[in-house]
Amino acid sequence: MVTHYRQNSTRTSEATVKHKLHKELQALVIEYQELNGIHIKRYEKPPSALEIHRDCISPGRPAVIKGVTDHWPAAKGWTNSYLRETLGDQEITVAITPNGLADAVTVDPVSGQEYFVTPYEKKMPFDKFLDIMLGEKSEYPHYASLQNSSLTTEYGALMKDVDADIPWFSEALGRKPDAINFWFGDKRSKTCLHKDPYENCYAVVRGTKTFTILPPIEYYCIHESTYPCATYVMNEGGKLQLSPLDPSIRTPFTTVDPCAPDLERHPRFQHAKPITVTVSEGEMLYLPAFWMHQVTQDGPEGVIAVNYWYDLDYQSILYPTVNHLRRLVAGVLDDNEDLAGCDSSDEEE
Ligand SMILES: O=C(O)CCC(=O)C(=O)O
Repeated sequence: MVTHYRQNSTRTSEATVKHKLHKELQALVIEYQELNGIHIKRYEKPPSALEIHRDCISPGRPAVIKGVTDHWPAAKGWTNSYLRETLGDQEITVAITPNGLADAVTVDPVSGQEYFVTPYEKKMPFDKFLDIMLGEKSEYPHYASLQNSSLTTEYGALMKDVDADIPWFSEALGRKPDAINFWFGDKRSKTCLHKDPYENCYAVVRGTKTFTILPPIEYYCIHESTYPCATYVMNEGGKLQLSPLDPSIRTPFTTVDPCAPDLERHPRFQHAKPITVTVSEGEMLYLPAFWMHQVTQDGPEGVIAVNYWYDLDYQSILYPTVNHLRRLVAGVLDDNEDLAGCDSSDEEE
């Protein structure tokens, strides 16, 4: 009888603590939103190192900046014929998926189980890929979205057409980018909500990219969890199928779509204030480290972008705060020790 009473009262006090924690995390989100709104700074020309540091890097706020890439040979020069001449039969890595979602949580139609699924990666000559971007029929969406500094490796022949860094941004941070990536896709491909441990300078060269973004403080709202992993493979009949990987490895991810949230599945998302920003040809988005982002794209001849990833400042309060929030939300609120133990510097990109 006494034991029973103790168990009940422990459960009651645990529920009270969780309730208080929910309220505190909601208050944190609201206070941040009240102080910052959903405003995005816009610069008509590139700022100085001091301006970008003061206005955006230090407070961790995004910005859209015009005029950063006007002087790049790429700005006018990356025509289809130039790209075909310069890259020609260079082998590139292309992400292929049935639904246009590379790196996303997907239900396996066979088992009904949810997996974090990575794309089928196919090597193909650039000119074959370009034909697909220009409208050649392909059953599956194709996206040239290899990261790991793809512009300096597979697309090295194009490096001469862009700057090796964003000079005023490098000056503001006191370091050069860790990676420069080349992205080429079409509206069939979308990048699901995720975050990266990088300061991101994302320049659109062709078409438009629409980012739906959330500040790191809104982590509470996204219902992150961990999922077993799988990858797409091409079967003998030329069809993509899902192939589960080592079940002991799980990846942290969220299934929330910030543009069409399912509030029954993700009730905490009601507290989020997603910001949608379209970045057009010739503009650059500065997306601070750990901002969550979902990305769609549109353009009649595909969408091309170049981004510079700068390592974040690990001495600032941001990195331990992001880890702390995850431990609090996943470990204490959701009893998900597996997720609470993950390190935020080791995210899926
Ligand atoms: O352009 C995209 O599809 C995704 C970009 C992205 O996730 C990033 O730059 O971190």
